[in-house]
This record gives sequence, C-alpha cells and structure tokens, in this order.
Amino acid sequence: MPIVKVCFSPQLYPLYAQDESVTVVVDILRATTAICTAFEYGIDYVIPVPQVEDTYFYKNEEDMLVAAERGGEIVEGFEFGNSPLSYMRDDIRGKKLVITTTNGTQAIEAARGSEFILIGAFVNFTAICDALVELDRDVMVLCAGWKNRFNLEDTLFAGAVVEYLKDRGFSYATDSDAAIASLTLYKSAKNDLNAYLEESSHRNRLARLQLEKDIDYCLSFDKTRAIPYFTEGRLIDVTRSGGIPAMLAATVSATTHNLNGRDA
Ligand code: 3SL
Repeated sequence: MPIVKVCFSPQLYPLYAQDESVTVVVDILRATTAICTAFEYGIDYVIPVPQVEDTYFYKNEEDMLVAAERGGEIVEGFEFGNSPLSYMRDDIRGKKLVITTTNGTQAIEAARGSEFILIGAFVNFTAICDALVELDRDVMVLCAGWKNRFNLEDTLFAGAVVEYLKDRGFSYATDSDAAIASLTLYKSAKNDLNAYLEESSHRNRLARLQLEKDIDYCLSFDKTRAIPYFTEGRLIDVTRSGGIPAMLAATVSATTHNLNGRDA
C-alpha cells in the first residue's frame, strides 16, 4: 500500500526523502501557483533556479522570460516576479521562463534527488492528485514554507492531498504525524481557506504589499490541468508530453542510461 508523507520544510527533507517516492513541491503563496499558471497560459518550459545570479546566464536567450522575486517583490531590473496574475497573458505562449523565488525554487532545488518531482498548488489540485493515483507510488508533499520555517498555506495543501488520497477510495496509508497534522488542519480550514489563513504570516506579508487578488487566486482550486514535472533541469507540463506513461518511460530510460554509464 503506498504511503503519503508530508515534510514541513526543505531543511527537513533529507530526513524523509527516499527513492521510489514522488515528491510534490508546493509553495501556494505564490511560486508553485505562478508556475502552474504560466503553463496554463502556454509557457513552453520553466527553469527554476535558486539564486538571482543564476538567471543572468539566460537573460539574453531568445524567447526567454526572466523572473526574480525576493520578499514578495520583483527584484529590481526584472520584468517578472512571482505573481500568478502576471502570467495570465497570451503573449507568453511558446516562450520559456527562468525563475527564482524566495522559497519555492529553493524547495525544488532541495528535492532534486527525488526520482519524480511534480509541482503542486490548489490551482492544479485535481490534476496533481489524479497523476499521483496513476503513478501509484509513495508520495511526499514537500512544503516550501518560509525560509525553512513551517507555514500554514502549504500545510493546508498537503492536508488536502492526504485527504484526497486517503478518503476518496484510494488506499494510501500515512505513517507520519506531519501527514496526520496536515489532514487535521485542512479539515478545519477547508470550508474557507482564506478566512482560516486570516492571521497567517505570509498572507499578511502579501496583503501589506496589496496582493489580495493574488491571495484569492492562489487559494482557488482547479484552474488548470497542467502538471509541471522536473526533468533535466527544467519543468515541463506532463499533459503536453505524453502524460504519465511517457514520464515513467523517460525515467526508466534515463535510469538505464545512467546505470550503463556507471557500468562502462
Ligand atoms: O517564497 C516564494 O517562493 C514566493 O512564493 C514568495 S512570494 O509569495 O512571492 O512573496
């Protein structure tokens, strides 16, 4: 029986990570919501990088959008930051995006050792959960948190995933208190996520920056079927690349290739 686990911080991730798990990285406010939205509006692929300086290499590449956010604001000199609403435009179709954010892209970096890394948010919730069921492996939801600290909004997403996988007829087990705690919190919050997060720190940080519309959107479900998947240093949308079977086949072939390389 597959197990669904939750990790509250990228710093804790090495304690939990194991092969054969699918890691779902989540940063509800706002990195993973922004990435899912960019795919919904037709971005070709996304390169997540940890540091602002890592984006410079891509700056002059054709059809490349370059995004950097720190502390909720667009870094000076960049056109894009981390607002999902800023990616809701038709002229991003077919372009590429390199992005660095305070926590979200750090969490993706932390998960790099995982065999399968998917990007989750409420806006692609059902698509991600369907993909997890199809993959039928242990699941780790990695919360980006805030600077390696626990946060509520990512935990609520984790709880929603746990609920979906446990309570909707799929036979997932939980073996960690983090998963149980996430589920309990989500059950208390699910009737009105926004109200539940009223006093949460990052929601208030963004509200001070007058980003209420971003918050509302980030807390809304199922705006896209995009399933961003990390492969070869970039995120692609699984649904545009042959779906989960193609993703599995590509992973098997990469593993075989690596093994052959090591044996040679
Ligand atoms: O931490 C992150 O990656 C961001 O999502 C933070 S913010 O919402 O842009 O402030």
